[in-house]
Amino acid sequence: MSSTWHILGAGSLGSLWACRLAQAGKAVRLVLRDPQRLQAYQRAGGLTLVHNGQAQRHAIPAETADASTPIHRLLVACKAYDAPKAVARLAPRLVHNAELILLQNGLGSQDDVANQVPHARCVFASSTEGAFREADWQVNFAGHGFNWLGDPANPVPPDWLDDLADAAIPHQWTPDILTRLWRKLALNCAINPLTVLHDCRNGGLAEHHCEVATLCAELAELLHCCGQPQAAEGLQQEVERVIHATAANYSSMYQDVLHGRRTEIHYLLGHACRVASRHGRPQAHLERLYRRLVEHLNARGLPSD
Ligand code: NAD
Ligand code: KPL
Repeated sequence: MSSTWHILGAGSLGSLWACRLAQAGKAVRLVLRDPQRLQAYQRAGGLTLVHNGQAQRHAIPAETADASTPIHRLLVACKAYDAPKAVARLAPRLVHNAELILLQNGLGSQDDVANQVPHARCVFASSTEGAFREADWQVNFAGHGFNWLGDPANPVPPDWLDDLADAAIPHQWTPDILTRLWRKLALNCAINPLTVLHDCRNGGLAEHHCEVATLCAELAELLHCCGQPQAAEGLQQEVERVIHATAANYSSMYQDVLHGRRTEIHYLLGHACRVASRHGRPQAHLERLYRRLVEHLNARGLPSD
């Protein structure tokens, strides 16, 4: 019998996964932050998924972390800076060998989460799906993107991948999930901070070709240093391709700063700089970019951790 999908964090990506799994007839329960959020959710009567202009409401059951039922499978869909604490609160409810799926972008939070739950299996995900919230309990989905899943400690695929297939969640199991996560981190480090500092769309970076190229060279060196040479292959070409292909878009970090939301900088550029220093190879331009971004965020009253 398939276990219930407990979903921690009913934000954009958590709601998207919850609605698709529920639509496919899977057992899903949302774990909400506190009784006030639970009441607000119950008043709304469920989560609404908007896709291709069609809105569909799903009355998915919800609870707070204080509920007592055991958890076998947990999709962690909080931001990277919230995930370890949120999981720690649920740790007493996780059965031995529970499985966690970690949807966080960047790197660093996955290990922090795994340290909270040493008896659970942590599957890492790297998602290129795009979802955003227009209102509370309502998520809009563009309908494209992909999810790579893998467990750096155990290459055996879990049996719940069938649930994802049934729910039409595009995915593939990979033994190289860390390579995928590092590659995305490098792309995000080369593009997102510069869009914030130059106050431009992704396409605006075409005018900062040399700066982008210098960062890509340092990121490639870092990837080689930390045993991820594959993630370094053709990095600059891909960064330029993404800049061109998403020229009209504002990066996710740009949008976070614009709306006064905390960014995940600590798990992106911050992680890259920490790992480079740990290897005794600090990268001057990445360090400088990090300092400029931290100053920029602090000047706007936004945290940089
Ligand atoms: P989000 O801010 O929309 O959702 C996070 C949710 O977690 C919020 O509803 C928040 O209230 C909830 N939360 C935080 N702490 C909690 C707690 N203790 N208990 C219960 N709920 C708690 O974030 P998102 O955009 O869905 O992103 C989640 C992760 O997925 C991020 O790391 C992000 O980078 C990554 N990601 C997002 C997208 C996307 O399109 N949104 C795409 C790829 C990757
Ligand atoms: O993932 C992105 C983001 O905005 O976070 C892209 C489009 C690749 C830019 O880094």
